[in-house]
Amino acid sequence: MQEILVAIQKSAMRIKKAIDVKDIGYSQEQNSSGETQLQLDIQCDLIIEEELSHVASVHTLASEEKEESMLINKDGKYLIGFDPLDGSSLVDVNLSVGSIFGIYKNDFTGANMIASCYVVYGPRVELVFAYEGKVKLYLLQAGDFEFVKEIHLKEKGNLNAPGGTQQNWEPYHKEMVDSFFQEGYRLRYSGGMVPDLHQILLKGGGLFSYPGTSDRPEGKLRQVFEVFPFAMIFEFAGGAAIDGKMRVLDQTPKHVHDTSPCFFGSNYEIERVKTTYERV
Ligand code: FDP
Repeated sequence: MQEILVAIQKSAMRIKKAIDVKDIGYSQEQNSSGETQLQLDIQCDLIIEEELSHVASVHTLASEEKEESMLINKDGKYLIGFDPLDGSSLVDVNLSVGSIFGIYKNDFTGANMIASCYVVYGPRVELVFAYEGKVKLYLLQAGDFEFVKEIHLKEKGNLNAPGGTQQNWEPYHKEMVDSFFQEGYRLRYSGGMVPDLHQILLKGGGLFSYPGTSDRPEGKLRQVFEVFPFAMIFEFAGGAAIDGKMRVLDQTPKHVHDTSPCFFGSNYEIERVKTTYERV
């Protein structure tokens, strides 16, 4: 596991450089599908693939950027699902983005995830690693990831990060989101899953939701690359992650790119989500 963490750290340093030097977002010539960003996504994908494929214990890699997973070493014991540059549409406006990793054994199911990790590329580069029941925060300082502290959520927070197109929210979902605001919760939503969840984790709690909507009944966020890794982090930090009714880590995706509605938070907020969604 240590060698996987080291490979992720090396990738993170290379991705940080790629983000910093790439000429993005300022040119009017960029096409409407964001061609330049796509190139950066692919560059980050290649960096991670290169670093992780050198690790002997890696069996399979599955990237958010690729349709199918890739066998690396048939004698390896870990499967890694990763999103190389999550929130990449935010790079051109200079908001924080991230990389997410889920480390699995045997298959890409929530039950078989044994560690997870994400990196935030913001004003500083931070890395969060969840393993053996602990969630540890590291800060990149002069080429090294220094351990900062363990992350623990409070029972109740005060931040509300509601994702999805509001127009397509179910009425009961809107009511629930509003109920938190009425209780004094503050809106914190940048549109990048990594920094939005990082903020909730480091400020002690709150709720991040990406529900099923009328246009996307299964939500937007991908189980293997996004939802499961953060679910483990929230659970180990003392919070919870559900799809409305059940633990997301009890889910079994049919395909590596499957999505799921998801709610991450401290216990108080997740209880409210359950009560709301139980009635549906
Ligand atoms: P993006 O499409 O920019 O990569 O993973 C997808 C994601 O970003 C998450 O990082 C983010 O939380 C979510 O989409 C934002 O979606 P909405 O714009 O629908 O809120």
